Amino acid sequence: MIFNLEGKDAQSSARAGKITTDHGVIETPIFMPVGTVGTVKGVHQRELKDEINPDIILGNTYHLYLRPGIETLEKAGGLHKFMNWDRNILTDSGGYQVYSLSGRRKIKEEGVKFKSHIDGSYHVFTPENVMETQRSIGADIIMAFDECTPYPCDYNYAKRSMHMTHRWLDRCIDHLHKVPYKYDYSQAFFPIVQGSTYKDLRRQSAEYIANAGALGNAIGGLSVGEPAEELYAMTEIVTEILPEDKPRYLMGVGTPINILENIALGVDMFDCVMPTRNARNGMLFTAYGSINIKNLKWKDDFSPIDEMNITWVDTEYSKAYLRHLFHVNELLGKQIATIHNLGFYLWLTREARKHILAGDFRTWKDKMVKQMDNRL
Ligand code: PRF
Repeated sequence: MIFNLEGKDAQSSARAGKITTDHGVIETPIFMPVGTVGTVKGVHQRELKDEINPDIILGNTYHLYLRPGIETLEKAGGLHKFMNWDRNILTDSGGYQVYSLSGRRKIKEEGVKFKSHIDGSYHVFTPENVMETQRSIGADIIMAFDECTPYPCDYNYAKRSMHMTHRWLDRCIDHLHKVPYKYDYSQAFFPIVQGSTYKDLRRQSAEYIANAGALGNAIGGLSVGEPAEELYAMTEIVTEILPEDKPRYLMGVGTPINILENIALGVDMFDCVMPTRNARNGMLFTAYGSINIKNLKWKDDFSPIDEMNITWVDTEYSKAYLRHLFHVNELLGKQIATIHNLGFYLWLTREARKHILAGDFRTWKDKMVKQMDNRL
C-alpha cells in the first residue's frame, strides 16, 4: 500500500491524498460505507459500485467470524470473492464490536472472552487469532486488536487500558510477521490510538502508535457519547503527532458535520453506520440539514426527495411517496433512503477533496457546517 499526499489546505490541516492498494486507488478524504456481514445493508453491489461508487467499504471481523465463519470465507477465496466486490475492503478487528455487541465479556491481558450475540456461544479473541482471522477474510486494510473504552471512563482505567492496547499492538505486529498473506494480494495493517478523553493519554498513545511505523494509523475510542468539542480536541492532539505521510482513519465517525470538522483537523478516512442505519429509520441527510421522512409534513409533498440529484433516487421519487413507503413498512423505502444517504456521504467527502485541491476548503467547510446544522 502506498499513500501520496496531493494537496494541503492552507487555512486548516485538511489534506487530499491517494492510497493505492492491489485492489485499486482510494482518493482521500473518503467515507467508507459499512458492510458489516459482507453486505452494505439494503444496496446491491452493482448499485453500490455504479451509483454510490466508493473506492472502499468496511467489513467486521466479529460478525464474519461468527457467520459465515472463517472456513467458508477461506473456501470462497476471501471476502472480496465471496461478496463479489473487487474494490478495496477494510476490516475492523472486533476490538469495538466485542464491547458493543456481545452479551458478556471478560477482558484479560491474554485477550477477550465473549458471548456471541447470536447464539450465546463462548469465544476468545486474542491479538494473535484476530490477525489470523483478518488474514483469512482477506481485506486490503486490517486493524489492530484494541480495547475501545466507554465514555465517561475514569482516568486510571483509561490509562491501564491504553497500555494494554499498546501491548496488544506489539503482539499483533509480532504475529503478523509469522502469518503470510492467504491470497495473491497484500494487506496493510493499521494500529489504533486510544486514551479516552485525556489529553496526556492521547498524546502518549499517538506517540506509541506513530513509533510502530505502520502504513496508516487509526484513532479509536471516540464517538462513544462524548460531546463534539471533546471529539475534536482529541482528534487535533492526535493528528498533530501522527506522521503526515500516512493516512489517518477516525473510526466510527460520524455525522456529516463531524466528518467535515475532522477533515479540517487532518483526518483522511471515516466510517459510520449512521447513513445506512438512520436511512432504515427514515432519516435522510442533505446539504441543507436532515429530514425525518416519516413526518406528517411530507404527506402531500410531491417534490423530489433531494433537488441536488446526487443519486438517481433523489429525483426519481417524491418525499410523499417515500414517506408512504415508510408508513406501510415497505422494503423499498429503506433501500431508497440508504442509496440517498450513502450517495450524500460520498458526495460530501468528494466535494471536500475538490475544495482542498482548489484551495478554498475552509470557506466551503464553514458554509456547509452552518447549512447542514438544520432539521428540515
Ligand atoms: N476500535 C475499533 N473499532 C472501532 C472503534 C475503536 O475504538 C470505534 C470508536 N467508536 C469505532 N470502531 N477497533
